[in-house]
Amino acid sequence: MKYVLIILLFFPLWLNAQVNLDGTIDTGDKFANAKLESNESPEVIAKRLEWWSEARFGMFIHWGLYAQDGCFWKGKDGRSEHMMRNLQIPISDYEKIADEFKPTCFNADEWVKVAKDAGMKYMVLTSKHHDGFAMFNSPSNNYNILTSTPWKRDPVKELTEACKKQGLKFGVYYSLGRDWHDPDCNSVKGWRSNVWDFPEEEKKDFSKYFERKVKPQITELITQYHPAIIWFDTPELITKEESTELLSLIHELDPTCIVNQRVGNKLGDYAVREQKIPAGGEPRPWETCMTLNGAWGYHKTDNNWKSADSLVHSLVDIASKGGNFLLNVGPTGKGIIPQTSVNRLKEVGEWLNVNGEAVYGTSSSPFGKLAWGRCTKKVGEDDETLYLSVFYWPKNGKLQLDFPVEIIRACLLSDTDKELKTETNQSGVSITIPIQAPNEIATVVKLVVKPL
Ligand code: FHN
Repeated sequence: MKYVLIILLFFPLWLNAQVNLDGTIDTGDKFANAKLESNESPEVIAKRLEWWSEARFGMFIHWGLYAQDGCFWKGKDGRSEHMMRNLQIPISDYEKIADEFKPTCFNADEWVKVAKDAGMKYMVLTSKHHDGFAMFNSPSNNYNILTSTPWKRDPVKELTEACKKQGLKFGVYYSLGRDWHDPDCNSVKGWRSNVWDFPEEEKKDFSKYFERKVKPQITELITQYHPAIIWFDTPELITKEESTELLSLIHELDPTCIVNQRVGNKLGDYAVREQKIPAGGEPRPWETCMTLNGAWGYHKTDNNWKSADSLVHSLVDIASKGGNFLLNVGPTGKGIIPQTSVNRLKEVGEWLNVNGEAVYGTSSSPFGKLAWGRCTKKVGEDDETLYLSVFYWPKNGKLQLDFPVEIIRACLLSDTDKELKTETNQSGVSITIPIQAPNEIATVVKLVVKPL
């Protein structure tokens, strides 16, 4: 066991990576996708991810038929966007939800403004979740919002246009290996399949579903909307050949389209972490996706909302490890983003209005674990800038940095005209700061320093 631990500890060094004290691994371009295998060069992937790496913060939207009654069906609690599976609702019954789906309050410009006011730079909408219902105009499959609802509008089209107007990038989520409307979409041990309408799991042929539904719909999504990201989910039983074929199809149609790791089989441009933040970041581009309460889709009884403090701390923690934060909202069946979601996002946006420079376009911390908060970094021509996001404000008016750094200038990001006094001591540097924290959630101290 001891030898295994030693190997694990030194494994990144074997990768010629720099392991920092806080566990972040500076792998540089060469190992950006250490665990992802791609037939494209790291430079091509880095170029495709350029705007995405600057953006750092996006809005995830889980919206579909399950939202009609807040993930309830005939008075029964379906608990989440998995309602159809949780309640084993037959397709013939579930389809009836579409007959009444008419989100009269939906306003794409308003949704995009909520994201923009939150400081989010991109948006990813569920174009087809596990229930198999397409939230876009899908000529290849009538089970879609334009053909099968009385609403007869296309939210993917409207959000694409609204994002373009307001300067956000727009992407689509697509459930790849789970589709409870298709008789051939099987899953690992059948545990996430529709075995109530299609009980003979062993007779299902994923490749038929792949040819019949996945490839035509991915082609429609790209040629009709030109999304900046295709965010695949749950690849389940897709083969390496199919994942590779899908990536080729996408990049033949649009070489700039970013594809996440859940295209399957270790392919994709970046890694996904769900509901958690890796302790030491990831040795490649990565993104944490997270709910604001307990469910991805609108669950009308779930009021377990995260605080604005925790959301800002998560955003900064993720940025300090070189990752992106994709934070989810679940709009109602009428097309309304729940007010508590809007309120929380507004508070995050207010913090970013003042301190966004410490997040957007930054790279991971060069230091070990910091008891008082997190650090993000930008590299300049002749100097570097460190953004110290202080979550726990020292009571003695001194911020002690226990690492060697040559400070050229120190200030609060919220008051850059006023220089802060610094003095070198035995264990590093002490910065004289106000007794009261200027921002209760997190105050950013900006340090311009000699190259580290
Ligand atoms: O089962 C889905 C779930 O509903 C949700 O879409 C999340 C978002 O990343 N993905 C799957 C669970 O891993």
